[in-house]
Amino acid sequence: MVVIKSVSAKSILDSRKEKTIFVTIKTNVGSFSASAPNGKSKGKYEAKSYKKSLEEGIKTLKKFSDYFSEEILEKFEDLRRIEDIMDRQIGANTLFALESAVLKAIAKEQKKEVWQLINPDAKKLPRLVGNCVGGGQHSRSKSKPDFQEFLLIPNSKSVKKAFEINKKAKEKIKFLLKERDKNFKGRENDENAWESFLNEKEILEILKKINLPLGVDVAASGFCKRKKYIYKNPPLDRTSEEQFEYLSNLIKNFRLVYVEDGFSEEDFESFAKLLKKFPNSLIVGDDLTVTNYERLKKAIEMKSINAIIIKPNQTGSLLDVSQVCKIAKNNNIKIIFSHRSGETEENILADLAFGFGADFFKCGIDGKERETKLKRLIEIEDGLK
Ligand code: 2PG
Ligand code: MG
Repeated sequence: MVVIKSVSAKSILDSRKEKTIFVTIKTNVGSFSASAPNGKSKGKYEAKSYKKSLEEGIKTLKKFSDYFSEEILEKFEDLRRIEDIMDRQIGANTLFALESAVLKAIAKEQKKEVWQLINPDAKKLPRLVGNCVGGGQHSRSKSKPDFQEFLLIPNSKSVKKAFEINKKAKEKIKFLLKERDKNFKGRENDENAWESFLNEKEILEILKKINLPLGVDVAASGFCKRKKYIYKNPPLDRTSEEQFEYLSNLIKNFRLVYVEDGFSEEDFESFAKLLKKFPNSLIVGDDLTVTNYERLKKAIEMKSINAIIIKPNQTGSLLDVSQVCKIAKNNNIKIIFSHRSGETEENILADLAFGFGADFFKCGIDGKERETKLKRLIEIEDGLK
């Protein structure tokens, strides 16, 4: 059993050099730490990362430090005790880092892997979803695609193989982008995807040559104002209906197997329309559903999605994550565990994804903060052999 003797926290920098929280717990079986990532294109309905501020979160944890010592922690469900003590006094990032550190302690004490605490019989490995070209809020270029991410989704059963395929493809894409676009500088954006001056159609034309299943994260809430989608490259406003036609054409012409946040986070109806028309593509909710039980229920009722992004720090509570995954599974909704654009070297995401039976793992292609998670997933894969 694990008993927490003290809790402390500090601020560290994420991959975008923004501050985030790093929590350490001292227990009867040693010290354990974990950190939380930061999103940029955040959903309006996400839980707040910090109640007031990161600094305040650090102070609150310190204040509560002594309260944990009465609790005996032995299994995943014991996170309930942590949440009861904290009683929503901390934001999602602080809670996620704290709960992650607790899971690491329990796993160590029981000589298990973190994923085994969630499901000791887990077997299924997720398919990789890798961001190779970026735009929208994640890129700094003046001219850029309005869509946020262009994704490669290799159809390989082996994570290791898919990782290699994505890495090779990304290098090839660099060459193709350079060939097509004189302004291309080989610069990478927040998620280590190529920054391009081209627009989404031009980029998809290039990606078509790679011969891999393709997807996009439109992140449409980021450029939807008063029910209009305000495109800049080229400048053009689209109504919901026009956005629907545009996405439909892209899905058909480029055989997109995956479209994330194609519409604003308020527009469950348009998601449903797209899913009805393209039931064989993944119509994915991220800002729409924000790893939230109520939002997922609404998306199910309205038949808006057939796949959901799970970002643990959209809620902070791993018990919520567990509940959302359960409902998704029961309703035939594919589960996609995802990194955030501002990442740390924390790799627990891989264990969570595997433990919760994720169908996909969206975690970039390179950069040390993303590779550490992909490598952990490969380690889990190797351990199964
Ligand atoms: C997304 C994510 C990660 P952010 O929109 O899917 O790629 O971005 O972390 O900035 O919300
Ligand atoms: Mg997204």
